Amino acid sequence: MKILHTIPREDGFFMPAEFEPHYGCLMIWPERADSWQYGAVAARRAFCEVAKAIAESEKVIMLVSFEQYDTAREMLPEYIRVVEMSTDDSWARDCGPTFVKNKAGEIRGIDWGFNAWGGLYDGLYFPWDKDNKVARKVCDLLEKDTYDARDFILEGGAIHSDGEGTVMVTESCLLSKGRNPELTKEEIEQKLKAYLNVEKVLWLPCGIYNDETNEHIDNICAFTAPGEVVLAWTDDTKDPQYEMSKRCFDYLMQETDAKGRKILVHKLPLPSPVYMTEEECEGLIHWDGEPTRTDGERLAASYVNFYIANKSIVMPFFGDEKDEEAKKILEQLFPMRKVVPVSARDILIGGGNIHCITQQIPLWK
Ligand code: KQY
Repeated sequence: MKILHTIPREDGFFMPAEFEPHYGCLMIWPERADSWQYGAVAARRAFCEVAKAIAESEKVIMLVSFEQYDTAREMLPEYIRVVEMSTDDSWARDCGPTFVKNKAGEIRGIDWGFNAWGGLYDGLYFPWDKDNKVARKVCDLLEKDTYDARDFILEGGAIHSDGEGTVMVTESCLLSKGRNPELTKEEIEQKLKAYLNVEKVLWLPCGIYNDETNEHIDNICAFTAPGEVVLAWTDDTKDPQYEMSKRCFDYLMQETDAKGRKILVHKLPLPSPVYMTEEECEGLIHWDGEPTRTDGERLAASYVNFYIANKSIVMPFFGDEKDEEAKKILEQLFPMRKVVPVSARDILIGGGNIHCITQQIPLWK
């Protein structure tokens, strides 16, 4: 594997959309006792369900610590590859490589800087040095060259690409003080354009209420096709999420993408607000003397945090009355894929959902 100091745009590499063909998917086994309640037992079951659903149509590689290797190997079917790697937590979307592709079908990784969603400013754990090496190690494992972009802090959950020259991000995340405070919005946009090789960056103002990632795009809005998105939506005007979703909707309605298309926005309902229970809080160990969650805390539950596999959409269910309605909408938007729900409360407690724990690896020639 070569470490590249050039820029994808100069080399003819660009970020494909998630709905384009995959070789497979990267995941990381849950273990941290301040992220995953009661020794991560229930979280592991949920991760297994996600991995098995994805593995029906693409390869799944599960990274796991030395200590958890035997458990993971026993709980996962043999067709899922289990590979030992040191990590700090389980967010493959955010610490894994972002893959770019060229016209010949070759792929390369981008190794962004990772600082646990905000470093010493408002990061979610310390240290994060093991996670910061995951992207590079994965590229080594897959024998793919990797761009050194470690001077720029970015997580995979903070970007969505349509594969046709447009990416979406949120201002709340990309402009947060814990990411790249020395860069202006214009400089950040130039960086995204150069590394993802796109012509247009859509800056949604915000994401999901109380999303501790500074409101990643992948919880509020996702491309379902070029020129088409799903946006997390509530009609409850008393919910603080209403104003947030409305601002995003209004922004998208007056924007066009890189190809000059108006953006077709499909509203995807949100579940009723989901809150941490006292029992769940008691199952988490404290980090640095502080609880990571508090009783009654609202979690950033959203159906938009789904993963697009080759032949399926793996989506979170919350045991909510909106589960089936959201599933039907995704079935209509992805008629060639089977929509597979996974009960995701135990993933949500960790601070993200199915999209956050997965990272697609595009198919290469
Ligand atoms: O991408 C994500 N949603 C990850 C959140 C990390 C939370 C750490 N507890």
